[in-house]
Amino acid sequence: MQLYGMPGWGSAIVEVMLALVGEPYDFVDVEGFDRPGEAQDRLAAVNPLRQVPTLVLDDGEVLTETAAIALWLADRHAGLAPRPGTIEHRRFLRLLIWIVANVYPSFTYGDYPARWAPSAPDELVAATGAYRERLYRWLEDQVVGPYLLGEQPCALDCYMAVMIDWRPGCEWFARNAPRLLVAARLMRRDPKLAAVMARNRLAVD
Ligand SMILES: N[C@@H](CCC(=O)N[C@@H](CS)C(=O)NCC(=O)O)C(=O)O
Repeated sequence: MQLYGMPGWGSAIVEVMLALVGEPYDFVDVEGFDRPGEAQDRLAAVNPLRQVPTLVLDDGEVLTETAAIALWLADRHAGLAPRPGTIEHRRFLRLLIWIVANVYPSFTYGDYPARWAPSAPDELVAATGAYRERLYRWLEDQVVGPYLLGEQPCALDCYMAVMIDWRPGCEWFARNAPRLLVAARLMRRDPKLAAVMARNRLAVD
């Protein structure tokens, strides 16, 4: 399969998932896809929504949405989700959908404020930033430890392994959501992820 993405961006979340379960893939770097140009055209040719991650499967089908990709991979491999029927699996589903329905959109709007609020971009950045911090504070309370859902990592940890570098950033997590930071750093240290961490310039400490 081919993964269209950009180092350190949402495609890195899917790279972490793929590496964790050992699915081979080719990475198509579309750096600069969020402005008009060759990279954007290349991405739009397979995904008119022009977002990463975009996965083109071996049968030519296009799969987008990190949560859909996580669930699809979890159907094929152990290690990305708790066993169906368990309380942990229910919590997993809740938090997976919660992240993409709440945290991720705060970037969709906050990263491109002029697109959504051309007359008040700074206010939109401030509002989405404050909302995101509130969301992460809530998520911090859900962490079982050492990983998000307990002793085993799951796809939720793949998100946080990448997202701790996004706003509000590691220092904020250290002060306000330390258990999330610990879980994310633990995930980053998984030897199966070494190459993905390096290529996405995600520090392992
Ligand atoms: N709901 C999507 C969100 C993907 C997303 O927003 N990706 C960002 C990069 S991290 C993007 O492509 N932004 C460009 C844009 O929205 O125009 C998912 O979960 O995969």
